[in-house]
Amino acid sequence: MANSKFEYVKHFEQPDTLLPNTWIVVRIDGRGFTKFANKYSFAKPNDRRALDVMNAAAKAVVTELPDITIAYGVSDEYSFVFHKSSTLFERRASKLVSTIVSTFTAYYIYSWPTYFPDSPLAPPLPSFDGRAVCYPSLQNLRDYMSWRQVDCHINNLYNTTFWALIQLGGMDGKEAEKELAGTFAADKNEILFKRFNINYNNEPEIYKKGSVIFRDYELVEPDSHHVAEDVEDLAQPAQQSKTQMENDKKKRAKARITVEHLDIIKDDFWNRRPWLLSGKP
Ligand code: DGT
Ligand code: MG
Ligand code: MG
Ligand code: MG
Ligand code: MG
Repeated sequence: MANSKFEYVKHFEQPDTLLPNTWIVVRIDGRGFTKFANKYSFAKPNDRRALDVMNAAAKAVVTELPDITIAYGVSDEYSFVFHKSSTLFERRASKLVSTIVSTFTAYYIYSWPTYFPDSPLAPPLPSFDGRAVCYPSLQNLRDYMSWRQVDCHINNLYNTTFWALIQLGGMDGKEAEKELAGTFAADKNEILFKRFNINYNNEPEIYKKGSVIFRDYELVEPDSHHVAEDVEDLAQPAQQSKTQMENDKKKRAKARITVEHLDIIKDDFWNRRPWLLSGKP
């Protein structure tokens, strides 16, 4: 086909390729979910059904994109990690982010009636924003994941105590806020236990730890040591043949995908699942 005189406009498109050999994290977050949660009367501080919808949507995203190594979700957000060797969509940021955001949103809306059978969605419908960030080292990636899980813990301990003071202690929002100003984690644990006989440790893991989604293979014994640096060395994309990469991709596509509520800050989780960081398979 001949070039038209209009075709020059193509050159206005800017490249947005993400730095090679870095871990790509795409984080999505619900738009205006404070309002959305009120509209559908989400239980406070945690609504199990709402988290189930998020997890169903995220699991679908991980299933459709085998280049995603692991995903972590809390509240109205989810982080999707692409292995540093991934070349999906030539690592174009806008293509990666927009695909994840739209796939996630589509499945969020598709999954909604399963968990909220009596509350059909009505406009304004839920939507999500997204961003991509590159982390150059494994330590940076682990620290990113730890940051999100620590955030989950801090917010959940605060929210659990805040809502206990209101729902069980008869306070209003202002009084509860004042009560918690300047308190440390130990103080909140004590308020929960002494005043409301709630042992925070016994709260559901999904609320305390958030949700981790990954492909499941056989666990590695905790004492067989996989040092982070070794794993990183193994993961050089240049060492893999094309057929090997195709085979690995097929294995990933067939693997069971699991949603769990585990500690991802300590080494143990990663040591027992070396495939998450090695990208093999
Ligand atoms: P944004 O992200 O700037 O558009 O604004 P929001 O309103 O989405 O704020 P964000 O993302 O910082 O905080 C998430 C909100 O979602 C927060 O107000 C609490 C609400 N939310 C998330 N999960 C639950 C839940 O299980 N129960 C209740 N009651 N609220 C929830
Ligand atoms: Mg936000
Ligand atoms: Mg939000
Ligand atoms: Mg949020
Ligand atoms: Mg097209």
